[in-house]
Order: sequence, then structure tokens, then C-alpha cells
Amino acid sequence: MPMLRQQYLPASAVPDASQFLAQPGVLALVNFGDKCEPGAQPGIIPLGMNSLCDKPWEVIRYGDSVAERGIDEHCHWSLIEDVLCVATWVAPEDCTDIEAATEVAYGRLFRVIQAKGFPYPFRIWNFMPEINRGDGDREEYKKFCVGRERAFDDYHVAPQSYPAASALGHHAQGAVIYLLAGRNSGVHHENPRQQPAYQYPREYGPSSPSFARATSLALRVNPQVFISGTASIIGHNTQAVGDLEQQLAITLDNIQHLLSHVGQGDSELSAIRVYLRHPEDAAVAQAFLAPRLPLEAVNFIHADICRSQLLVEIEALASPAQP
Ligand code: 3EB
Repeated sequence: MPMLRQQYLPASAVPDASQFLAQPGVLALVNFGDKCEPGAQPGIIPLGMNSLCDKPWEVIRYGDSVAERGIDEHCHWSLIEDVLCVATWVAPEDCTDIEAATEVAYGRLFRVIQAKGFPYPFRIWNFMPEINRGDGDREEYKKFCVGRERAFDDYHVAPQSYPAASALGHHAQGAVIYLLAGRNSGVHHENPRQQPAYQYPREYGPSSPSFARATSLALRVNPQVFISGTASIIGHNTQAVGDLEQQLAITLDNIQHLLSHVGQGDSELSAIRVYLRHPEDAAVAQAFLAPRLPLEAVNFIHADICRSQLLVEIEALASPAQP
């Protein structure tokens, strides 16, 4: 299997998205901007959240053929060789019942990946409005988790098969869920420092979050590892409330621990998204991360984290170091 690559780009690198998508090896173009709505054509995935460092695009590359694309069940899909990318959006009016809308949206995604012969998602991204609105079990994120868990149940996906994911809030209208899927199952990993999210105690909501800490592509000596959104959580407890630098340190520690645990401790990180609740934290976050991460592979994104006490969440793709 060739490597999958995710790379952030400035606006000037994508003068024409349609032409960009026609290049061999280009699976999808993720757009960081104000709009969260179906892209002008399959392959363009607007998320409704903004880059804080002028990198409004992410290109996902795989293999060397031109992608095949289409729309089925309100899902935009793109396919190159062994990887299928599928995105679906929830209209603003349907976000008033995020629990039901999430179950419906996941149902569409599952049917499309199964029909196309790619029944195994290995990475899922979820972005929704007002993720922290509502108290206790009425919080939007918790309702989203109920709908998502129900969908996994509906399609007979057991917790041990949940893939890596991120779930965040944006300040646009509408929601988007997109995923990468394969013909064979990835290998899902947990972090010994963190309780599996799908086993969080009841205080975090009626349904636990359905995701693995990381998923690697199977059948490789040095697999690529898709690292889920990772935050300042040890066990199931939020750490360093109110302290950005401490949260960053604990988050990086969690990621390093996870990678060592899966035997990929010296791999290279790319597609590093640093989601920040407060845009004004970008300068401090950048200064803290500069000596610790390859900044050219980092995108700072304005987003709400699913626990209101968290200021930051980081995800990345770990690939075997180039010789
Ligand atoms: C956590 O570890 C922080 O609901 O899909 C991180 C990654 C988080 C994914 C999800 C949530 C999700 O619980 C939040």
C-alpha cells in the first residue's frame, strides 16, 4: 500500500480547486473557512472552521491515479485505489436535533462505504455547531455521542472496532462528518495513560464517545498511525484546567506515549491540527510548540473542544521516518 499524505496549503497553492482535484493522486481537498456545507463538487470538503495561520486547505493524497468521484445518499465520495473518502453534511435546520441527525448521517456513510466495498473506516472527523451548548446530558456533544453510538450499533460495529476520530465544535451553521475507509480493517489502539473513551464513566454522558485513540493501517511493518484528537486528559480526568501551556504539554505527552506504546515512537508527525478554543491563544501555542513539533506541518484551527474545560486538542498522522 502506498502512503497516505495530508498536507496543509495556503490559498495561493489552490487557485482552482476543480483543477487541483483533477491531478493524479489527489483524493480530497479539505477547506478551512466560514462555510460548513457540501462542497461545490465531490472531493471538496468545507468544514466551517478557520485556520489561524493562513493555511485554508488540506490536500489528502493517495496513490497515483486520478480519483473517481460521485454522490450517493447525500454523501460525496472520492476513491483512489485502496482508499475511499466520504463526506456528508447535516443541514442547519437538522442540527436542532443533533442526536437524530447524527444517527441518520452515520447511517448514510455506513451504507455508502459498504456499498462501495470499503466497509472499514480508519479515520473519522466530526464537526458541529455549538458543541458545548446545554447542561449535563443535554449538552450538544453528549447528544451527538448518543446518536453516533446508536449508528455504530445499528451497523453492528462493536467498540473494539471503533476507529480513530476527532469531534469538535465550529462557529458555522450545519455539521459535517467525513471519513477515510479501506477494504480491510485497520488496527485500533488505546493509550495506557487514558481510559478508552468508549469506557468513560457515566458522568461524561449517557453514551460514551465512540472512538479509538489511534488507528493504524494493517499489514505493514511500519504502519501509518492516525492519531485521534488528543487532549489534556489522564485516565478520564481533565488536567490543567485554565492553563494552556500545561494542557499542551500533557497533550504532547499523551501523543508520545501512545506512539511509543504502538511501537512508532520515532515516526514523523504530519497533518498536525492544533484546535484552539480561543484564537488569541495561537501565539502562545505556537511559541510553546515551535521547539517540539515541525511547525510547517502544523495548522492552528479555531474550534471548540468537546469538554468545555479543555482549551486545546491535537491530532496528527504519524508516518515511518524517511531513511
Ligand atoms: C477525549 O479524549 C477528548 O468524540 O470523537 C477526542 C477525540 C475527543 C475524539 C470524539 C473526542 C472525540 O475524550 C475529546
